[in-house]
Amino acid sequence: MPATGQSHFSEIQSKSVPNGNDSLNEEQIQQEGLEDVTTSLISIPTAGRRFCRQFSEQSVAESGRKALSMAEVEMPGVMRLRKIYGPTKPLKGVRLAGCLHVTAQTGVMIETLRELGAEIRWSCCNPLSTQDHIAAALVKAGIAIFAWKGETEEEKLWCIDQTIYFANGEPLNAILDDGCNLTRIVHEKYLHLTHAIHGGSEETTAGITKLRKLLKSKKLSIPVINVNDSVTKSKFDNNYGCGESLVDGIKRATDTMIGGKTAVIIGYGNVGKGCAKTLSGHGAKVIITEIDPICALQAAMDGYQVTTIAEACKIGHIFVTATGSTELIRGEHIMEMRDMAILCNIGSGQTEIDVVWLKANAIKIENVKPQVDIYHLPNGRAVILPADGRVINLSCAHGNPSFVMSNSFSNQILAQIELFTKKGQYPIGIHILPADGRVINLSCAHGNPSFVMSNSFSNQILAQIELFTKKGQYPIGIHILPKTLDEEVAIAHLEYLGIKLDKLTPTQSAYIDVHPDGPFKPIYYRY
Ligand code: RBV
Repeated sequence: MPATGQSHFSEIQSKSVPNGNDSLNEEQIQQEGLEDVTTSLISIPTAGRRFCRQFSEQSVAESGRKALSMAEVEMPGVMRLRKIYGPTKPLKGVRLAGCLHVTAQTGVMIETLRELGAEIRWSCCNPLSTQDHIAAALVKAGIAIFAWKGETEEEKLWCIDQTIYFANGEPLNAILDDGCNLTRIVHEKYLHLTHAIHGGSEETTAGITKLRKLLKSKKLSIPVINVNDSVTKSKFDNNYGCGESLVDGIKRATDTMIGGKTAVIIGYGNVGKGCAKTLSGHGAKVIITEIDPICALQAAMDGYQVTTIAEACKIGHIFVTATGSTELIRGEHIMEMRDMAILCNIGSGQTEIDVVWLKANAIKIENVKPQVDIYHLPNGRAVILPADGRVINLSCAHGNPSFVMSNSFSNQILAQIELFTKKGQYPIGIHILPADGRVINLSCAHGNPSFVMSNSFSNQILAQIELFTKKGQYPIGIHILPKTLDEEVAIAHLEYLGIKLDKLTPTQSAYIDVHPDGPFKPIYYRY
């Protein structure tokens, strides 16, 4: 059996909801005298939209509360915001619907947002990432959480749906999202509510890609703050956080030895960089595949072999997709892999590894334990697939550690304060938090080797050509070369280092909305 399915809680009692509304809120919990019972809200989306509720042992919520207390200590940024803004309640009046992994770290953020005055309803952006003991502890604290580990896709959507209307019947007026899951549903199903939504904040790279597509097609109806691209988010959580939690996920899923293995990382963005560093720190030989010449060159300069997936698939023991794109590891690659290769995805979608192909082509699927399956292939070999191809660090382990998430979630909280207190000042679009750290490029003068200076001076030459051939088009001011030229410089240096670049397929190009010839990253991207 593939690793999806039931919550670990035992079977439950079905119960119709008194007011016919199929969501359960804090008021109902209190009315029904259940506030002191450890609960997790569980639904059966079919069966006449009846609500089911599970009562687990008191100890589950208690262990969740202990984990939350431990996380608080490791989240000084979020706790500081709780202390500073708790007394003035700047989020009073906010009905915040959130959709983000229900982990201990998210729990600390949720309780902080509540302390700042927001009313909250929450679902999980991934069917496998909810930590049930955290959900139970938050529910016990009176927070409306609609999430459990092992949701089906249908249940996940149902859970998100429960966060649209609040206890008093009023709809959400703010969104906190991860992967654009909730924002998409609001735009598709509740577009009439968007006029009263003062804004949303988005956590992750893949969500920003989806938002940019919405914006491009003129369908985005609310202002969104791009939390992912705050320096203190993408340069920390994505990099250091994923580096640590990837290894945690691989270990918990497979117990495999990393030292001595060949690890192939598909994508050398912030996440790929962190993954490469920790895997290599564990003694793995790391190979990178890339479609972006700048990231490819960075990987080579960091000491990694860079080649195509078509070549790397024959060599690797462990594969990690880290792109936010789609269909990176496909059937043709899987059939070339060594026996018992481990296929991990740390992107937030489920299509980076072609799981559909695996399911259709495996001659046998062997479940090893929850979230770990072995797919036996027609060629006599097999591959190990943790987390059904979903995000491994949050599905097989507990996600990024608290300390790094304190950075990300401080940005989330500040984004929510910014959007609410400056209501109307952010136009519809995708914004970056103001006053985030600026990347300062300290250039070096003497002594740099020719190869690296070849990059710099290629840029100088291109700059001179640009200024002269477009005379008058550059106003007085300081300009940056167009990204395409920057990429050209990188391309000019690849062959010398024997770097082979992958090419975006038409599907991938459409999926991430990037032309196969670049530019590959938005202008604000900081490599
Ligand atoms: N992420 N959250 C956790 N422990 O709560 N770990 C990772 C956690 C977030 C991270 O910010 C990333 O951008 C997102 O999950 C992908 O869904």
